[in-house]
This record gives sequence, C-alpha cells and structure tokens, in this order.
Amino acid sequence: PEERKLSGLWRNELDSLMEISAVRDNGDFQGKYLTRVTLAGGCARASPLRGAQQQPGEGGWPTFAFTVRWDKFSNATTAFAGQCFVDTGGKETLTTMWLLREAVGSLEEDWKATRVGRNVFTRKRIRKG
Ligand code: B9F
Repeated sequence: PEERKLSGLWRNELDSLMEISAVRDNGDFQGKYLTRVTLAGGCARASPLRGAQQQPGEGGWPTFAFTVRWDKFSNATTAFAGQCFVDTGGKETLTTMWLLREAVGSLEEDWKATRVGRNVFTRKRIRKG
C-alpha cells in the first residue's frame, strides 16, 4: 500500500477525539486526546498522547501503539494498540484495543486496577464551506 500517516483528527464510537500531529520519519508521533466519557465526571480535557507507528511494510497495513496520560484526572494511563485499514473507497479505519490502568493504593488492590476494551476510530473530515 501507499504510505499511510496517522496524522490528523480522528473520532471513535464513544465520540472521543484525538488529534495526531508531528509523525516523525521514524514513526514516532504525538498529539492530544479528548475523551467524552470519563469515570470521574466533570468536563473532558485534552490529555497528551505519544506513540509509534510501524513503517508500512510490503503487503500489509501498518500497526501502531500509543499511550494517553490522564494527567488532568489522576495518574491513570491508557495504552492503545491497533492497525490502520483503508477500504477501496479510501475510508480509513483504525481498530484498536486498550488497557486503562488506574493507580491503586496497594498491591492488594492490583487485581482491580486494569480495564480493557476496544475502540474503532475513523477520520474526522473537516467541513468546508
Ligand atoms: O475516566 C478516566 C479516569 C482516569 C482517572 C479518573 C477517571 C479517564 C478517561 C478514560 C477514557 C477511556 C475511554 N475513552 C475512550 O475514548 S480510555 C479508553 C476508552 N476510550 C477512575 C480511575 C481510572 C478510571 C476511572 Fe479514572
């Protein structure tokens, strides 16, 4: 496939937005993540994300991973891993799975510290006119 870059604005089925900027030649990238859902209540705020995209090899869509630090909420972190697909119409889809790690106060509480899930992102078109 042609080269695919993750740069731009993406939205998932939870209505979260992520803006990926600055994809470097080695695949490293940074951006901002805005989640509509939170388990803390209050308003959503942009949290920093950092990741790495695999260089698109022969005959395959690239994989990637990134982390979001929920530093506006607490010291929880989510790690996402996924793959980028493009259909014949040019529609781009990122399928991911995530682990959300919450900080717990003791080793005895470690068992309940991790949530898991799946998110699918599509590119958010910028409206013109
Ligand atoms: O609700 C999370 C949180 C972290 C510390 C207090 C509240 C932050 C938002 C997580 C958003 C998740 C979903 N949004 C999305 O787009 S990340 C995976 C999902 N995909 C209490 C402690 C840890 C969680 C709740 Fe908290």
